[in-house]
Amino acid sequence: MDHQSLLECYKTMLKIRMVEQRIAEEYKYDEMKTPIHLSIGQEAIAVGVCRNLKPDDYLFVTHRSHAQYLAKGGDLNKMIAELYLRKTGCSSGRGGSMHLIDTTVGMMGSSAIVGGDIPLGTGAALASKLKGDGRVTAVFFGDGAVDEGTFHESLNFAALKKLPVLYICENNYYAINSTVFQRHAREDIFRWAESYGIPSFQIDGNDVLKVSEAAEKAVERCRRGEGPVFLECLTYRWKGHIGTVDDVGNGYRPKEEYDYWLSKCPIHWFGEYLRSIGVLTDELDQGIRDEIAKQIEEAFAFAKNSPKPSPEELMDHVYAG
Ligand SMILES: Cc1ncc(C[n+]2csc(CCOP(=O)(O)OP(=O)(O)O)c2C)c(N)n1
Ligand SMILES: [Mg+2]
Repeated sequence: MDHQSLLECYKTMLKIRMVEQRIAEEYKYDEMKTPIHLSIGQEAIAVGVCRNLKPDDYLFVTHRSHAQYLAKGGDLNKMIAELYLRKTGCSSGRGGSMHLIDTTVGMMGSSAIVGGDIPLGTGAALASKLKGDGRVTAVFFGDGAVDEGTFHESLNFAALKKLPVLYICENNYYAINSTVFQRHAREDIFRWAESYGIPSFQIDGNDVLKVSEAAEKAVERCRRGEGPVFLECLTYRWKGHIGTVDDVGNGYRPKEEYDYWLSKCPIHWFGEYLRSIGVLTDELDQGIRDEIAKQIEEAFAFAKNSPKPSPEELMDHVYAG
């Protein structure tokens, strides 16, 4: 990867982190009338995958999808406006955090139904194959989604029809408060996908370069028409499952486990690496942070100053015209 691309990865991960930290700060004022799920700690997966997608490639995501939207080139103003349920939001203020839609960047929608986006993305990939439009579909989901029947039905179908779909399982070890170890008889989720005849890999989801390398090969394979690929990306969420709560050390998550994963911060280590090869300096880092902070300031001002949908518009968009 050239220096410019390395810096782009760093900037995008940092932007996602800083945006979500700001969302967490603002959330307490109760002006964002939407449940939120933060990806702090998991930024490398969205960035490593989405940098290999074209703008018109399709993206299907879950309840935890701010990172993917921004990594796919989504508009920060429109995302924050959506969290404030404003008309200028990417889903016209009708979706909130868990239902981000922006077809201008291939973001076809996020589903709060665990496992719900897997058949939707598989269907989009089938449409691409039938139309021959050359698009690849990326479907993100958590380790909790592999417990759903939709996961198994979709993967079998995609393998059978050789669909151009990349499945990305963000294994953060938890579905709300249950660990994968409490839910699964075996620990290697990628082997489940392999059993359907899909090339499947388990990678360090906190290493943006490893994720990008795996995603690049996977997307190439999809584009060659050779069928789906499955990536299990190991990672960890820093915040509690929902909202801005911390659930560490109160019986839900062990402090030692949390500390271990904090020491594997995907942004810190990537920044250290970039410094060691002379791509990042303290001055450049500060400049990047200042620029992102400015964008965040603008986005929150844009959102808060945007109009809310009026009651008269309630039935708009309910049925196709
Ligand atoms: C079909 C369904 N069952 C249960 C829920 C409640 N629920 C919301 S998120 C979640 C856990 C999801 O865990 P995972 O897929 O690992 O994603 P993560 O939150 O870790 O990113 C559950 C059980 C739901 N939304 N949909
Ligand atoms: Mg999970």
